[in-house]
Amino acid sequence: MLTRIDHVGIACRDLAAKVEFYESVFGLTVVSMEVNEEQGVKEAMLAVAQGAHGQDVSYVQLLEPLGPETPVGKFIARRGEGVHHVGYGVADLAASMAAAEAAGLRLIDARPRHGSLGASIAFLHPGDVGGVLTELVQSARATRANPG
Ligand code: MC0
Repeated sequence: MLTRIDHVGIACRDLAAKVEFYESVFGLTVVSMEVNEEQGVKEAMLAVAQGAHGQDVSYVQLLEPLGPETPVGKFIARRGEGVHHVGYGVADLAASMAAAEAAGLRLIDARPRHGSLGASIAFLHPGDVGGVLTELVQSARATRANPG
């Protein structure tokens, strides 16, 4: 079901400062900055490596909460800054959601939502994935290859 690691989502208090850190220390490049009101975040995607064989790139996704009552705001209040979730590439989000549900995992999202860089996304509950908030990501490229 999972084809690749699309991104690692990292919760931070100050997006601009964290972007500067990842650029200057690790030499990463910001490819997009977005505000996602539905998810309650301001976020930056930084490309890590060019995927082999024309596959999608992998990203570090830096997430600053839009407020204390958002998922990332609550996460930082409880645990501090750090890894918030792992996003995995899938070829067919609807089929992957159905397979996850059939395996007994709770879907946080009953239907696909809008993610970074034009992706369609759905979250699986961390309580069913060993404490890891897990995101299924059908990238815009995957959607072009598999328009459904
Ligand atoms: C909360 N918990 C987590 C967690 N957030 N465990 C692992 N990783 C996380 N990120 C745990 C808490 O420690 C707690 O465990 C339990 O879940 C309930 O926590 P809560 O603070 O009361 O939070 P809830 O229940 O209101 O919500 C948790 C839940 C929520 C995961 C359902 O955060 C959610 O719906 N997340 C999905 C959406 C999201 O995270 N959006 C932001 C990224 P205990 O054991 O103490 O009960 S948006 C994004 O990333 C987009 C832009 C993209 O990728 O394109």
